[in-house]
Amino acid sequence: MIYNQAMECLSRDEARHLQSDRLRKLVAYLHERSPVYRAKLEKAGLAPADIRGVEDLERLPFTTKDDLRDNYPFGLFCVPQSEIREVHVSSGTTGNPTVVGYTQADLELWGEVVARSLYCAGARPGDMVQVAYGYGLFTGGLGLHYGTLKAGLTALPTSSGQTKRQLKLMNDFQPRILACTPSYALFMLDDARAMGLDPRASSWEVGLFGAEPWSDSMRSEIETNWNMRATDIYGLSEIIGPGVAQECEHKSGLHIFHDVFLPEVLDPNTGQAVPEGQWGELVFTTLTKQGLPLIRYRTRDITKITYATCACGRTCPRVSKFHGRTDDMLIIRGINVFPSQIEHVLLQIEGVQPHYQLIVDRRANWLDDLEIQVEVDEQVFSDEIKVLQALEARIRREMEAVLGIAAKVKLVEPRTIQRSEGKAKRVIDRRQM
Ligand code: DLL
Repeated sequence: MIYNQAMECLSRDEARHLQSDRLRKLVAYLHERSPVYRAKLEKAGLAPADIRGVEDLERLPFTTKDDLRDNYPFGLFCVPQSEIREVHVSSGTTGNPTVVGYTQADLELWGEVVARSLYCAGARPGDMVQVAYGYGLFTGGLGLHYGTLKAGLTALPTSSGQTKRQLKLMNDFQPRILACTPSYALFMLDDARAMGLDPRASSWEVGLFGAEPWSDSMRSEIETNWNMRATDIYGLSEIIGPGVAQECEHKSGLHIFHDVFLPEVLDPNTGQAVPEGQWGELVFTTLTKQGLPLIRYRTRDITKITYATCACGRTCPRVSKFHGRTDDMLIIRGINVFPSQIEHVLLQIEGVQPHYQLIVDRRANWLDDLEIQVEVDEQVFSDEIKVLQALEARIRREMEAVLGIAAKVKLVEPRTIQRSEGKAKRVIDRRQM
């Protein structure tokens, strides 16, 4: 079922016409309301009238995560704070976190695109949706929640965690839809079996899994073990949260809701468009947002795009499952981790050297492990084992407090971590994506 037939099935010409109209209005709106964008446009030598439509998109300047951080917390908002109804914050580096704000109309738009995503994944009127993404500053829980309400479905807002209760409610209430990170879907299997439940007999028939990269082999694990259809949902807080793109039952790419999010796929080094079907960085312009509209936002996510109509009838452009990011952000068990955060913690601790390596691995195809190997001082290294153990425990505690996930810490001898004259290779990611 298609939630918004008119918008999801626009012809290419109709879409282009609508996008052009909205883009012109967006540029005028930003020029009038945002000192940051006014300065950016002036620097690019552009007046609003220069932008006639999507054909002029590439003349517009980019926006990056740094623009958001530099204008922390509300410097990029285009309405007074009193008109902002909700604020979300995404985890980030040790610097300022990324803050996003929604007006009432933005919240309605968010509900709309997540409602489209739910139906695109295979929801039907009357369904109950178990929302097992975290509720709070993260956009996953509330985003899925608003979409469920907008779609006229029933929300079961279990949030993430408390797995046994989660599973008991699933068993008692029989929701047809599950929304959570793909790793959590797999994590829940063991608890289900320990509780004597047969996962293959669960009520979940359709899942909306996202917020982190996941492979097709992980998809088949979920589908086989839970006996359900696993679809991919994509989004990022800066653009709106979940609901930017979604797979349908054909699982042949994620449909981007093109009437409101205008995509480009660019060579991350040159900033030039890559031909359709080639890998590049996904960039978005939000066409109708009010609180925090963004022009040509560099997502750093790597994908490829096709404009061909899908077998489901939707004309929305589709992007392939995501393969990674251009920057160094790691997503471990759904949490964003930057190597720079780890470095920052290590540098505060006496007895360790600023030489470290991160090893990320995926156990049994689904559980991400982070190991931090750190070099210690000569002095500490020749100390008693008790001293080393205490140091290890301290690093582990501080890492967990800053990163929000547990990491294994391994202290290694001085000068054992490979040095580099160019960029240090801090991260060894052994996960097969
Ligand atoms: O993760 C929003 C979201 C919530 C999406 C629930 C889907 C479901 P952020 O915390 O701002 O927002 O993180 C955004 O997560 O730039 C991608 O790198 C990654 N990401 C999100 N969805 C997917 C996906 C939410 N389906 C960042 N596949 C993005 C791969 C994803 N990576």
